Amino acid sequence: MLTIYGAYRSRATRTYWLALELGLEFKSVPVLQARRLENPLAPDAPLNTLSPAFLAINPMGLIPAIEDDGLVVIESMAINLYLARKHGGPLAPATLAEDAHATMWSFFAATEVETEALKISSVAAMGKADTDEGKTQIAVASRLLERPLAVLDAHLAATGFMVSDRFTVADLNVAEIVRYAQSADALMAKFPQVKAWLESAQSRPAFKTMWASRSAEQA
Ligand SMILES: N[C@@H](CCC(=O)N[C@@H](CS)C(=O)NCC(=O)O)C(=O)O
Repeated sequence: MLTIYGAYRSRATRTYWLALELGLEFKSVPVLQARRLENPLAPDAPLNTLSPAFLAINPMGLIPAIEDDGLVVIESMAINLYLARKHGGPLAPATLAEDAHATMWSFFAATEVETEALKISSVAAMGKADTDEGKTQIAVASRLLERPLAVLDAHLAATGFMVSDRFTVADLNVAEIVRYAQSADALMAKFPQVKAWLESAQSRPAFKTMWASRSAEQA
């Protein structure tokens, strides 16, 4: 049995979305980010990233984490690649070359895109996108994202997907990271392949189911 530790308003969306794509039966254990709580260590605090019970699962105190028939895996990209490989089907890499590229693009997104993309989403989440300070932060992050997004755009122009010619775990992993920059309209407009590919990924029923759960979760 698969247990996903996470919150929908977190990087755990990646794993919830994938579990839905794969049609997996899973148990979701809500773990809130400690920063969302006034006193995360209070005896009556809900399970959170600083709770000793969760630190026993992930000593880094970060979500998502999974336990799959006794196997604990942390790090969202590793979790998703593991689940896809385990369950196979069209979302999984079918060859060693596809596996290399699924891993490569997942690392690419996590290391070359995520930090700056998160800056854009947090400016938007704080309602500062229209302030001078927010606009400057978005402009700086957008400039730093231009090269990796140009690389993705050129890559997507060939087949419309990250690996081979079908939607795989690599598309899901990369899409969930690029989503953090999606509100930067001027940036996205420069990369039409990325924009269209992201919107297409987000039109998938499993994404919509995940997104409905995310929207229902308290901000
Ligand atoms: N590299 C990790 C990062 C995980 C991470 O930073 N998760 C955030 C939520 S999106 C977290 O748990 N933060 C803990 C906190 O804010 O207390 C991964 O991809 O799984």
